[in-house]
Amino acid sequence: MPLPFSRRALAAAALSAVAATSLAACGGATNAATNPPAAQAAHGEATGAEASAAPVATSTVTIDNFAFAPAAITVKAGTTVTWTNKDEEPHSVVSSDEPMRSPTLAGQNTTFSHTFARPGRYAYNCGIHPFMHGTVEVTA
Ligand SMILES: [Cu+2]
Repeated sequence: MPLPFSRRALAAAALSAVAATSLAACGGATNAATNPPAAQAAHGEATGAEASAAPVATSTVTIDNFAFAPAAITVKAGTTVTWTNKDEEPHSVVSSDEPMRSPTLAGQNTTFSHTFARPGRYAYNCGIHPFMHGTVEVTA
């Protein structure tokens, strides 16, 4: 007599050789173990200024797969930072901390450069995809 192939049916079948129906309730316990609560912690939204990784000392940022890489960089004052779009999608680089607004970087290998004259920490994002964040930390 064919039954639907549910997880409980499999567990019951495995146990049935030893003991019959009294152990079928064990199937519920194994399901709970496959759902770790840690998965929820990664869901929190980052708060712009609080970049998680240490900034990388570089003046070149790539835009790839809808993300700035590295997302956090550090440069000395007076450095020109260049962003290069590696996506086929258009992106841009805009900041309210620094008067910086790129044109739309449409097409692969389109670049945008900006010189950071003053020390500080500048958060920026993609004007088209506001979930794309980055920071430039400018040291004296
Ligand atoms: Cu974008």
